[in-house]
Amino acid sequence: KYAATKNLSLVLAPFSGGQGKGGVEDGPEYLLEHGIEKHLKSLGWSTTISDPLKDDDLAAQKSDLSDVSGKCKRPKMVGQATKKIYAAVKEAAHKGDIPVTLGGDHSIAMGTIAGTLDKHPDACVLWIDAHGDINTPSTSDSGNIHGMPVSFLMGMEPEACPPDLKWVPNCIAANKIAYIGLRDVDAEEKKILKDHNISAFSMYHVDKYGISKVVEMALDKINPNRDCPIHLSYDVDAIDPLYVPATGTPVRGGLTLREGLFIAEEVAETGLLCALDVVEVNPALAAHDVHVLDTVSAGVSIAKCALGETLL
Ligand code: NNH
Ligand code: MN
Ligand code: MN
Ligand code: MN
Repeated sequence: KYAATKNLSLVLAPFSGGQGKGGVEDGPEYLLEHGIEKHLKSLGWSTTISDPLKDDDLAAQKSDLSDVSGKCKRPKMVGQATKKIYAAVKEAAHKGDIPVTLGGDHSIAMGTIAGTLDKHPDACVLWIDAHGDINTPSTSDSGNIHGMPVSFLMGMEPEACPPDLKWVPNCIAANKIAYIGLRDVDAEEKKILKDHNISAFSMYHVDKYGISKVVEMALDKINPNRDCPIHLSYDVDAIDPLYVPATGTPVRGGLTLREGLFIAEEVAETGLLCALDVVEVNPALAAHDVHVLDTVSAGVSIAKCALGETLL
């Protein structure tokens, strides 16, 4: 499906400013230590690593309590980091690479998706998550920006946009994004999804139709002719905490590990993957080492499946 010579740009995004918990900034390191690069190389890809946040003192920025705008927590920190991630993903995409961004919390998707859309204006987004991540600054209860990236990428509430996030382009149209895995969507988010007629498949739909049909229905909505590039933004909390316990906001009743990997396999099968995010791996939130290993290896497996690994 993919040209054998194609390069993956592994973009490291050790970022936790989009939410309050510590540890998610260690996600990239753990994924690398678990051999993600070697595994992807063994599928025939060449790889380069880009580390756009390497010069930033993220710990100092996170402790700056004055970084608040309305309800949004750490908008300056998030705005600056996501802008650097944007530049790295954009550069990789324009070189013809497939950017694979390792998070970090899901706020980084403002950078990755904006970078993808700069190169591929016709791309669609498949957002795999237990959560909607489409709160606006006014609907958010938590003030955590990792619960808002989609609303910024859709240009909702421009008047409430913190100055440091003004760079985020209004680049996702409502008919170009679909969700799978939802089961913890805030009341105001449900209204936003309805009002904008956004394709959203919850765990109810997965149970009712089966994961295969759900992936097909999601792609039929956002990519009916299967001719647009696909940006897969994968929050590991979509998968049930039985399999992926080490994440910031676990919600029971999620995808089985196989259902979660099947989504990635089906995207690979289209040959249309243009970018991948693997986010919200938080090794610090594991009760013991087995939880770390389960979670990190699920993250690695998502990447392998999305990039062409098959069982036979
Ligand atoms: N909806 C909640 C919020 O806006 C939770 C978001 N948490 C996530 N999203 N992990 O994927 O804060
Ligand atoms: Mn998310
Ligand atoms: Mn989530
Ligand atoms: Mn609310």
